[in-house]
Amino acid sequence: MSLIKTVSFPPLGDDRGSLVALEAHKTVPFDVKRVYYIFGTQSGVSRGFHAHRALEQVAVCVTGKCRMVLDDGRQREEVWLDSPTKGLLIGDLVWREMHDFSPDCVLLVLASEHYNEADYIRSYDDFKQALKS
Ligand code: T46
Repeated sequence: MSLIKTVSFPPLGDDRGSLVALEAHKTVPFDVKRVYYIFGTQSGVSRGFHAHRALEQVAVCVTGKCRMVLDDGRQREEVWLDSPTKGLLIGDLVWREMHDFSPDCVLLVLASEHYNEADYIRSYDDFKQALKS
């Protein structure tokens, strides 16, 4: 089974342009407690390199693109987030890395929990250990 679970957000467009609505339990399969966005990532810089113990997220590049790598300890897969209508579902205990940000990239993330540094697993060895327990 693929680690990459994308969701298509229907564009609500008219002759003025496009609009995407993200709604909890409709386009986003959880209660959204937090929204953050990453922008201005410097050329050649990668981010992420961690997993979460208990966090669901949906990530979408509302402008620009980046390459998202997911790893569940058994397989490693990647996907380009390159459309404001293409979201990526990221569950818990999945290692994630973000690479190759375009200069205009704005990566918007909706999260099921408030920010909690204790939920992060920032070492790959600890991640492998957490998968065993
Ligand atoms: C994830 C990927 C996709 C906060 O104070 N509140 C927040 O809600 C977040 C997300 C971060 N921070 C602080 C923690 C760090 O001092 O902002 C700083 C940068 O966070 P971090 O290094 O974790 O950023 P990324 O880009 O490596 O990872 C982020 C999310 O943290 C993470 O949950 O899944 O984006």
